[in-house]
Parts: sequence; C-alpha cells; structure tokens
Amino acid sequence: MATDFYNIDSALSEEERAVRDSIRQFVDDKVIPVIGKAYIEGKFPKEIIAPMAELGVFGANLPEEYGCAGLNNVAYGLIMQELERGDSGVRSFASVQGALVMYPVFAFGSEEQKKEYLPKMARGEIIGCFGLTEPDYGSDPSGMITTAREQADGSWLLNGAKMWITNGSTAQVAIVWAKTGEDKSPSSIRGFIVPTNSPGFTARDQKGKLSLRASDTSELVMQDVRLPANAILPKSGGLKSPLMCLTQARYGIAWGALGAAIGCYEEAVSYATNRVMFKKPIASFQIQQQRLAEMLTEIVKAQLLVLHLGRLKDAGTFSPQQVSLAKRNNVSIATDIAREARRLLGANGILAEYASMRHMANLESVYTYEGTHDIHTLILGQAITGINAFE
Ligand code: TGC
Ligand code: FAD
Repeated sequence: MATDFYNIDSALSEEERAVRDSIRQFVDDKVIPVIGKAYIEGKFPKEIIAPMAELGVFGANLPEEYGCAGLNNVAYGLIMQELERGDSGVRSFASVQGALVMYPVFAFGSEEQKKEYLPKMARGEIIGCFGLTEPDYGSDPSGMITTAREQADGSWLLNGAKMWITNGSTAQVAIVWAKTGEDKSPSSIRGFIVPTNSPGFTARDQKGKLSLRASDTSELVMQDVRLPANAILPKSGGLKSPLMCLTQARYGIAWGALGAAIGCYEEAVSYATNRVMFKKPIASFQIQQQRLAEMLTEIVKAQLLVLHLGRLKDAGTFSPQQVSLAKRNNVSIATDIAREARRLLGANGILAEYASMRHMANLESVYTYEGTHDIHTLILGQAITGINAFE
C-alpha cells in the first residue's frame, strides 16, 4: 500500500497482516458504502454489528476460552485502525464493547460473570455501554455522585446519572461505576453490570451532535434501580478500576485515529492526482505536494509509535503514560491531517460523499473523549516532572 512508506508490513506477522486485510475488506465492502448516509441520518448502522462479530472484532484481544479471538495487541490495534479508516463511530462501537465492557468483565468479574457475558458479547448478542462520565464530572470522574447502596438482603440500590454514553440506547447491559461508601471517597468506586431493562433505568439519546453522528450517544438516568447482589464486579475497587479500562480503550484509539488519518491522506492523494486546475493536476503544485508530504510524515511517525507500543503491550511492559502519549499524538495529527485533506479537496471536501470532513468532525469527539488532549498533556507533564497538576 502506498501509505506504508516505511514497509511496516515487514514488521507484522502473517497473522497480523491477515487480520488487518480481512477487516480492511469488510470496511471497504460494508462500512464505506453506508457510512455517509448513516452519518447524515445521525444513526449507527446496526446492520454491521453481526458481520463485525463474525469477524471476531469484539474483545479480539481477550482469550479464546471466553469465546473471543485471542489475538495479540498489534492485531487488535490493526483492527481498530481499519475500523476507524471507515468511521470513528464504528471504531467507537467496537472500542466500547471490547475495551470498556468486555475488558472490565474479564478483569474484575467473577468466573460466572465471565462465562455468562463474554461469549455472548463476543458474538454481538449482548451489546454493552460504559457509564463513567456524569453531567458535572467529565475529566474528573473521582467526583462522581452516582451511588450504589447495599441493602440488608445483599442487593444494591443504584441512583444517579451518566452523560455522553456511547451505545447507551442500544445496549442491553451497562457497566456503571458508582460510589458505595457513605463518605463518597473515590476509593469506594465499584463497577456494576446493569441490565438496561431494569425498572428505573432510562437511556435517552443526545440530539444535535455535529460530530460522531454515526454513533449513538445517550444520557443514562438511574432512579432506585435495584440490582441483585451478584451485579457487582467483585474484583473492582477504587477509581483505578475504570481508569484501567480507559487505558485499554485509549490504546485502541491511538491506532484508530491513525486509521482515520490514513483514510484522509489516501483520499487527498487520489483527489490531488485526478483534479485538474490551471491545466494540470493539483498534485503538481508545490503547496499541495507539501501538504501531502506533511501528512505522510506524521502518518509514518504515528505508525511506528503504535506498532512499538503494541509490542510493549504484548510484552506486558507498557505504561498508561505511554498510552497517553500515543492517544494524544495520534488523535492530534489525525485531526490536522483531516483538516488539511478537506482543504485540499476544495468545495467537494465539504460533501458527505467524501470522507475527510466527516473524519475531521468525528476527530473533535475523539480529541475530547477518553481523556481530553489537555488531560493527556498533564498526565505526561506529571510523568516528566513528577508534579501532579490535578492535586
Ligand atoms: P489518580 O490518583 O491519578 O489515580 C487513581 C489510581 O488509578 C491509577 N491510574 C491508572 N491506572 C490505570 N490506567 C490509568 N490510565 C490510570 N490513571 C491513574 C493511579 O495510579 C492510582 O492508583 P492507586 O493504586 O494509587 O490508587 O486519579 P485522579 O483522580 O487524580 O485522576 C487522574 C486523571 C485526571 C488522569 C483521570 O481522572 C483521568 O484520566 N481523567 C479523564 C477521564 C476520562 O478519560 N474519561 C473517559 C470516559 S469513557 C469515554 O470517554 C469513552 S469514549 C469511548 C468511545 O466512544 O470510543
Ligand atoms: P470537561 O472535563 O468539563 O472539560 C472542559 C475543558 O476543560 C476541556 O477542554 C478540558 O481539557 C479542560 N480541562 C478540564 N480539566 C482540566 C485541567 N485540570 N487542566 C486543564 N484543562 C482542563 N464517557 C463515558 O463515560 N462513556 C462513554 O461511552 C463516553 N462516550 C462519549 C462519546 C462522545 C461522542 C463524547 C463527546 C464523549 C463521550 N464520553 C463518554 C465523555 C467523555 O469522556 C468526556 O466528554 C471527557 O472525559 C471530557 O469531559 P467533559 O466533556 O465533561 O469536559
């Protein structure tokens, strides 16, 4: 592929390339033809859930014994890259299902919970969402006010609201993070598996989004939702548990944003070589060549970054701060590349028929969710200086 300027393919195993190619084909055949319309209609294209499950996309890096594909983290990253080459909303759907719903069940769930939920989630029979953010607690989830109170019979009573929840209105279960202690300390945060048909649970889609339109984003309200004793994720404890999930999802986003950048770059190269102005393809003008050169340079750097990060993750030696650097960098360069590609396309660049403006608008959400660019700057600042800006 032209975009593989540094022959990254040679650093991938045969299996990694095969996984990447199968998802690439799926995105070309099933996502790209429908995504512009879905985006304009403001709906996630649900018809792609079953084929995604068949391809083993959901929780692809979780073990086979729970019905998952058991792939390594580089193959998982390549899946995210290809999905987001299609649309950030499609990658979001898979990120939430795999990294934010299946991962916490896998990491903090009982054996019964893992056996009950993971195979069905891998098959796409149960869709999940992840409720951490609240109306008044976005970047600082430690302040959350949602509570889960243990009752005399061991059941739980859940009260609170979660905001900006991807897949919220589609999901059959929500992983909800709530404080269980009277003192409202973040150390009492626990995760709960909440069936979304529980009495007192409502999900309402947020309207008026100008970004990530091919993705359902909802507000969850929980009013005296009664949960059985076994709804709690027994090994969850403290804010660290949801933050561990975010590390998994941020890793996938770093790869995914690269995919969006590649989609925009390839569209720009193709357009520049075909569009004739002043009797020459616009690709012959130095300004456009410079644009393309800058895009490719940033893509190659981002490719090398996530590939090495993936190898570190597979070796079990990566840190959340390394993931922050990759999420921050790759989303930022993708946002810039999408904007430059849109500009190169002239007036056609504002049409949904082309991908660049859709990617550009989507990436504004990706820039904000899973830790804003600013939050990752401060995480890195702490890693560099030892000084915590959040205290
Ligand atoms: P802090 O005191 O720093 O940390 C508490 C404990 O957690 C540990 N920790 C982590 N562990 C794993 N991964 C990480 N990324 C971790 N970050 C921190 C930390 O070591 C500590 O452990 P221990 O053993 O000492 O208890 O917590 P803080 O309250 O000061 O917060 C720090 C801060 C601001 C970095 C954190 O709150 C944060 O990351 N905020 C951003 C919130 C965010 O990203 N929300 C995302 C919501 S989900 C979402 O957006 C889904 S979009 C999905 C999609 O559609 O793709
Ligand atoms: P705020 O925290 O209010 O931040 C506002 C501004 O202040 C930002 O620019 C931020 O960088 C800056 N800021 C905040 N604190 C600091 C600081 N200490 N220093 C410097 N600047 C600071 N959440 C979920 O739980 N589950 C989901 O599935 C989910 N899906 C989402 C889907 C979409 C489309 C979007 C847009 C969001 C989603 N989110 C989800 C929520 C997302 O994680 C939050 O929007 C994000 O964490 C930021 O919180 P906030 O929007 O409240 O912004």
